[in-house]
Amino acid sequence: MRIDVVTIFPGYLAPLDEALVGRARRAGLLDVRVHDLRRWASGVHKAVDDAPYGGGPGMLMTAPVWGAALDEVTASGDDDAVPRLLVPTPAGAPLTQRRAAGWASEPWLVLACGRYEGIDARVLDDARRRMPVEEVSLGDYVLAGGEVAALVVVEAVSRLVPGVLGNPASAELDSFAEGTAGLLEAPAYTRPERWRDLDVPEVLRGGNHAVVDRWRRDRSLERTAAVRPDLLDALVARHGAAAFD
Ligand code: 6GU
Repeated sequence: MRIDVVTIFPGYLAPLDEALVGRARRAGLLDVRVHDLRRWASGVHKAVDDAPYGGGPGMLMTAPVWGAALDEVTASGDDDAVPRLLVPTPAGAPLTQRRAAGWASEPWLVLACGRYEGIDARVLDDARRRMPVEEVSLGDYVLAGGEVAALVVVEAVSRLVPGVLGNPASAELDSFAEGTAGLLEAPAYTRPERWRDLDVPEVLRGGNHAVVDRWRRDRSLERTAAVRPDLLDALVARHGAAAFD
């Protein structure tokens, strides 16, 4: 899978050399390319922003700069390959495991990171004439730019690309994946058995898998009810009381 990230802060994407994603890149499973948007800016100042029409605070990133960048990056694939363009913005649709899984089966993603108050709206209107475009948000709070969100998207997607995770079962058991049916994961323990007077729960040390499964399910329900009651509501809406069988 190929992923291009366009940003005015390429250094912000340095973590993509590390850990799971870094290893997947070196193994040839992911082709991640980070581009400095200023390459497509002109003039002595290489400006990428200007004041918004209609007034208001802050600056917007300009259409000519983003247009030139996206034209070149999206034309750099094989033959007539067309990428899916993802644009991190707090005005986007919420990132979900389902969306990440959908993107993980795409051959090519391009992430356009905005800064300041965002990107001239015509950039996406124009891009939509040639490729699928999605605006995506991490949640209901405001970051200073799209770079951290791009890191999140790349990591969430990459670990679902076949071969990237050593053990594919770890993805299936995650909270929000199909396996645990929309509940948060139970707490987990490893050796030592006793640490600072705290013991690993007895049931996990016995070998009874049915009892372990039941215990984990109860802890999942408890934790979900405490911190994400909305997930329990969604589960009941989908499956009714049978969700708790
Ligand atoms: Cl994707 N971008 C920015 N700038 N802020 C955010 C966000 C994205 N998601 C939540 N807040």
